[in-house]
Amino acid sequence: MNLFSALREAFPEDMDSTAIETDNGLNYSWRDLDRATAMLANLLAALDLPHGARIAVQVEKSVEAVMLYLATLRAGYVFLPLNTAYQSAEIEYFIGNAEPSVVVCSGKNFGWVSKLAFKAGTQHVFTLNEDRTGSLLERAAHCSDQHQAVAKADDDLAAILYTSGTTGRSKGAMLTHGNLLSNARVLKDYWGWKKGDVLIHALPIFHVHGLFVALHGALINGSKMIWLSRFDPALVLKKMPQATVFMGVPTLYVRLLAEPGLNRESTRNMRLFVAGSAPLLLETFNEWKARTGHTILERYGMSETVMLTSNPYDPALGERRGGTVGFPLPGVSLRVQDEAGQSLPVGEIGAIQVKGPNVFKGYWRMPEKTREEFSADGYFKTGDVGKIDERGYVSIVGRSKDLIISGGYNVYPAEIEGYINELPGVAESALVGVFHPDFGEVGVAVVIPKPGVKLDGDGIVAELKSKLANFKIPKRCFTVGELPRNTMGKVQKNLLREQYKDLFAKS
Ligand code: MCA
Ligand code: AMP
Repeated sequence: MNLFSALREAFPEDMDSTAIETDNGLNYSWRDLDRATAMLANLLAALDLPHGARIAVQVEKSVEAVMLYLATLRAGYVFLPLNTAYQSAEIEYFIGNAEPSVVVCSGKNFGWVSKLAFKAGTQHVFTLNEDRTGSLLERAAHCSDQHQAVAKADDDLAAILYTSGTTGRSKGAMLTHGNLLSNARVLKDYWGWKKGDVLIHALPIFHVHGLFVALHGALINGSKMIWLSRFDPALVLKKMPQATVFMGVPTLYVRLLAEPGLNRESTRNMRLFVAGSAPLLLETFNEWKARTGHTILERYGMSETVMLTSNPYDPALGERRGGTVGFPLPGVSLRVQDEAGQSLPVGEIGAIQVKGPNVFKGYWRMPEKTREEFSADGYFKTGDVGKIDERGYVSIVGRSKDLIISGGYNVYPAEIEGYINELPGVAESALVGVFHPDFGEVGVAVVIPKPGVKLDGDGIVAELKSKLANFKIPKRCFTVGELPRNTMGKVQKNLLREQYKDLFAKS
């Protein structure tokens, strides 16, 4: 079934009631969503795009951007969201790799984005700004507001989400209508979504958490959203009395805890707080409970799999245990294996592998890579390391993939080291993740200059800022004479992490 059709079926009877209320005082009804997505879908249909065409979108968060996503599903094309922080080298790679037929960007970026897009063979480049201006809406305004959703099978592609690779370039995870819809339905049930729920949507909409978990969650329950264009802790607190559900990465909870107004009274109307995308510190989990009386529900997922595990909402299934990511969701099989490929007994630490209707179809145009990441019996290798306790709760204790998760965004050291190594005077570099009280983890770069060259760490950081998305920039950069190595000559990143572990520690 087309995911859009399933979401559309869940729209409430009263189509004139509010579907989305924005932080700049606009109200969108369910009828507005239906009509605008029809107009945009008709615009896409009129472009006569090839079957399976990709629609790549790098725009600021807005309700119209959501409409474009829904319209892409409705018209049967494939949505490709791109983080607004990505710079030209990053965008050039994504566009070159995905070969989208349509690119939609902010008006301010039209010059450089359209140049890259046309070079890669894209036929149409539109603009969409956060204030509802741009060529996309101008063109759609002439289209009919009636549109019959294109029929889709469960296995048909709905979206491609790029996730950085541990080695080499980013991989496009191909998610199907069936992946996304099955996960949305499971979560609706598992998290007890009910009539009258209102979601505060404060996350970006170019990754799984904000685009799928939060957005689908509200839509498939016909629930209203309070739409914040960016996360602002004071505004979230102000809106809580009118809401029931909030979702965030751990950094959002840390920042909310810094608000003196966060207490039992301000959260009294809330039903559910969901956290994920990065490890939630037990300290944050406990402090939240003490301040608000609410127990955060932590869950675990990936771009390749959408949601995999969740702490229970229903107390009959068990309590929400801090430091764990809960149980495999209904329909998900999860196992922990040793290096020899044997499943491990309860409590033992190993590689987490998963299978289920939510697991993606493979990496875009990377059949080899796809094969490597699946076991012979069809389990996807997550690259996360964890264990399952005697009651079935899963805990993630580390990662076998060299990945830093900073404020909920992924940073792959190999990519950043590649950029640093290309800078003049650099012989070698290593990027490690260290504790940070706000972002959870941040990257610290350690660089060896070429013989006779004097390099300045701040200068290297400044150079990187002009090339890479801001969240990938190392928070500090040190120059050293040598890096610690093992007998094989491999850099011992664990020793670097140990050396810099207190760099940002709370005083
Ligand atoms: C901003 N900065 C960051 C980050 N964000 N540095 C490290 N990590 C970050 N995440 C830096 C900027 O470079 C800038 O540095 C300074 O912080 C202020 O930037 P600004 O844009 O004003 O920051 P902000 O608006 O305060 O953003 C912080 C944020 C944002 C709200 C925590 O990062 C965010 O929305 N994170 C959520 C990401 C998310 O949705 N992840 C879900 C992925 P300077 O001043 O030096 O220039 S989905 C997923 O992971 C899976 C599948 C799952 O399970 O959900
Ligand atoms: P992404 O590549 O953005 O899809 O990030 C997926 C990764 O985020 C997973 O493989 C985990 O390493 C991490 N992740 C997501 N949720 C959690 C969580 N609740 N606790 C720890 N790590 C998490």
